[in-house]
Amino acid sequence: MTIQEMKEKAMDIRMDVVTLIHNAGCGHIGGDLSEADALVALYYKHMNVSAGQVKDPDRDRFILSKGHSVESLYCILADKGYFDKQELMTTYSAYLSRFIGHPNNKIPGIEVNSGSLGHGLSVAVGMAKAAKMMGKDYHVYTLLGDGELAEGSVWEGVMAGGHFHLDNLTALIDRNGLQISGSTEDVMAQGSQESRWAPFGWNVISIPGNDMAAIDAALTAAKAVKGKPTVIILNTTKGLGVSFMENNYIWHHKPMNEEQYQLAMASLKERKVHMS
Ligand SMILES: Cc1ncc(C[n+]2csc(CCOP(=O)(O)OP(=O)(O)O)c2C)c(N)n1
Ligand SMILES: [Mg+2]
Repeated sequence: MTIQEMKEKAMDIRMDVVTLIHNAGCGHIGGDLSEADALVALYYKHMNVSAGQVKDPDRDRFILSKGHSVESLYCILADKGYFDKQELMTTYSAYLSRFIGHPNNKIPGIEVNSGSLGHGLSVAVGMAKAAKMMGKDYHVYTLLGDGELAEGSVWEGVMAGGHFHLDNLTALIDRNGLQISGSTEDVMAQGSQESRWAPFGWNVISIPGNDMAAIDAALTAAKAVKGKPTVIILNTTKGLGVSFMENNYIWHHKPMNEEQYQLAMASLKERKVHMS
């Protein structure tokens, strides 16, 4: 896919996400909208994965450590044919639906159960270490939230990734500056994530995280680095694409009324038109 096609795809995925969440009446919409570009770059270009190879030992792995933002991942997997899109759109979060509000590995394409923040990176470290031990050359990716970085367990994974020189591991951080109840700097100040990972032995890349060309270049660069894992800090906007949700923590998890839904769709359509 070209950069332009991936940009447009990310807007289409955002429209699916908004509709999915409106149908269900619940969902972590803000973080879905900030992460969509990175997930599109991974699933439509950079990762060696497909619906036909979910058990292939050589497939790349992706772990959504910020598991609450599962709706973007579901919409991408549906678009890529892992399961029926209609079933997802009509049953998400309903009683007895298999599509629950956080990732679970009974769904084709989902590697690891997540949602309790702070665990995905350590699981990714284990998978990357296993690849090294088995002589396999798959790559492991994980996406963390910036609020999630307040979990102490994340830093055990950071330490281990550097210690084992896991150059087959790329962590991405959705650095949208907000978490559930306000700004990350008010809840648990982080300062510069850019200066925190290198002392643990990581290669650090920091980019505008909703810029598809920058994401594409960063993922290519990360894979080329030898002897250490890479972290890509995606400086994103929470709620991106829906004007009244952007940079507003209130939209971390919140249903839309009918009027807000129509406004959200109109906002995304307008953004998509102005992209080409
Ligand atoms: C261990 C744990 N504590 C608390 C929560 C509740 N929780 C869900 S999302 C969230 C905020 C996460 O913020 P961030 O990681 O910045 O995600 P994003 O802004 O990308 O949505 C919290 C505290 C959780 N899921 N897991
Ligand atoms: Mg955040």
